[in-house]
Amino acid sequence: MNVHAAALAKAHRFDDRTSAFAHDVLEGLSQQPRRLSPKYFYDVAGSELFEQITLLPEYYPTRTELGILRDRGAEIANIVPAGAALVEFGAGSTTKVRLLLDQCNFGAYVPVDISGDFLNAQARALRCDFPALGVYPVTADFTAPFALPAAVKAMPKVGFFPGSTLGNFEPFEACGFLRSAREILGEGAQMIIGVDLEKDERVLYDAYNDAAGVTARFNLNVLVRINQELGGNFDLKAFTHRAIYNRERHRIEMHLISRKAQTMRVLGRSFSFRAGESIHTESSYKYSVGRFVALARGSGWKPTASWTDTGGMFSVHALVASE
Ligand code: AVJ
Repeated sequence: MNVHAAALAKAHRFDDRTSAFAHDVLEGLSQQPRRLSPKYFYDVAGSELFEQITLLPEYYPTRTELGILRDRGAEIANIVPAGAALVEFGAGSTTKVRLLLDQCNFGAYVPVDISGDFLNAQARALRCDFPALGVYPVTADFTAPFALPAAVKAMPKVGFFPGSTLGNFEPFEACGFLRSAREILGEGAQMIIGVDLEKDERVLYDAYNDAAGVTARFNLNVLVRINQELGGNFDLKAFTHRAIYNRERHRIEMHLISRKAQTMRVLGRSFSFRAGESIHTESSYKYSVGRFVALARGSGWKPTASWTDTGGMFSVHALVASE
C-alpha cells in the first residue's frame, strides 16, 4: 500500500479488506489504461447481480456447465477415488457442487473462499442435505497458498474450479494458479475444471451485452462500491458499460466508458477522464480444448478427460497431477 492510501485507511479506520480495496482502486485508476480488478464486483449486491446474469437467456455458460456436470456425473464418479476430499476454489452458489456430491462418493467437502460469512452459510446448508459428508470451510484467498484442514490430509484430493473463473486470469496467472493448486492438493491429486470455449463472436458479444441490462448494472456496481465504501463521487449516469470480444487475445473485455470529460474524487485524490476514456474492469479469456489442454500440461497437470456440450459452447476437464 502506498503511504497516501495507508494514511487514509488509518484515518478512516478501515478494516484490512477495505484498505486492500482502497489501495487497488487508487493504483488501478492511476494506471494507463485505467483498470479495476473483477474480484471487486462481488459484494452482496454484485453477487446477486451475478446470480441474475446466470439466469439470462444470453448467458449460456452456467446452464451449459450444469448440463455437462449432470450428464457426465457418472463418468466423473468413475474417475475420482471413493472417499476423496473435494476442494472447491471459490465458493459461489452450491448448485454445481451438489451435482457432484449427488453423483460421486466424496468423503469430505472443503470450500475455500475469501468471504467467511458466505462460506459458513453455504456449509450449514450442505451439512443439512449431506449429513454423512464432512464439510470443512477454509477462509482464504485461493490464489495464494493455504493449508488444507487436518481432517482431510489423509484423503485423496480432488480440486473443483467451475464457472470458467480461470478465464478471469491472464494466461500467465492461469498457469500460476494451476501450479499453486497442484502444490496445495499434493501428489496424486485430481482436478475438475470448467472452461468457457471460443465460439461465434455474436454469441459471446450477446452473453456480455444482455438485452435486460443486468451485465451493465453488474459492471457499474464496482463504481457503486467505490462510492459507498471509499467515499467516491462517481456519477453512475456518466459512465456506460461496454463489452467487446478481443479476437487476437481470445478474451471478452468489459469496460466502463466515461460519457464526457469529467473529474471525480476518491480518498482525497482526483482522477480526470477524457470523453470516451475507459476503465478496464474484466477480462474473460476463452479457450479451445487444445489450448486449455496445452496450458494444463505446462502447469503441472495431465488432462485425462475433456467433455463439452453438443453445441461446443463450454468444456469441463479432468486433470491428474503429473509426477
Ligand atoms: C464468473 C468470471 C466466469 O467471465 O463470464 C459474467 C463473470 N462477467 N458476466 C464471466 C461475468 C460478466 C464470469 N465469470
